[in-house]
Amino acid sequence: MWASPFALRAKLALSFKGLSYEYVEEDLKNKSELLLSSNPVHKKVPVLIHNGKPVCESQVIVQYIDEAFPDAGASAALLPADPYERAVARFWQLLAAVETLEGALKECSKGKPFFGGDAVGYVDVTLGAVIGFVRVGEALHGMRLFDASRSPLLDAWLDRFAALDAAKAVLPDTGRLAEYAKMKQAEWAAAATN
Ligand SMILES: N[C@@H](CCC(=O)N[C@@H](CS)C(=O)NCC(=O)O)C(=O)O
Repeated sequence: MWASPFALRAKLALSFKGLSYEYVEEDLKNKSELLLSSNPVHKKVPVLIHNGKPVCESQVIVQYIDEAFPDAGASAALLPADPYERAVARFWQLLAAVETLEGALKECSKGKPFFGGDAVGYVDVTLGAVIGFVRVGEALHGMRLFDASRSPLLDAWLDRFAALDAAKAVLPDTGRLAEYAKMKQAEWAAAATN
């Protein structure tokens, strides 16, 4: 679908990698058997078919291309080699997921406080793990990933989750994490000028 920003992600990744590919356009009002059988869960574009096997979800596709073709293209890898830097890059992808997560919270919680309903569940735990960095982003850059206007449910969820004893017991101290992030940034800056 030429106008799809999601499809564009896949095309951009292929393009930056200098890879040739067959581009098959979909009529989303009349989806092809190929699309339905390749992405039976979401029935959405883009789908990358490589060696006869489908890869779905634009961000998954971009990462797949990066990993499957590590040496392709003039530009460097899309994700950095260093695990910490990779984690940071993936963290920023979260921004794009906020809207989806807001919808998921509405759907999963059915009006209850957590993704898991009355109690914390799998998604709460998975997402709860990024709260530290969300707070660091706010402390250092004044950037609140979940804000009241863009994602009011998530915004309230974050404070609710972080206030739980079991969360408080293990969530890192924001000040300490912020110091760590600043130190890492300084290290990268120094490495870049060497
Ligand atoms: N989360 C998906 C979103 C893809 C998506 O929403 N694709 C739209 C086109 S922009 C689509 O295929 N819609 C068809 C439908 O919803 O039936 C991704 O990142 O790949």
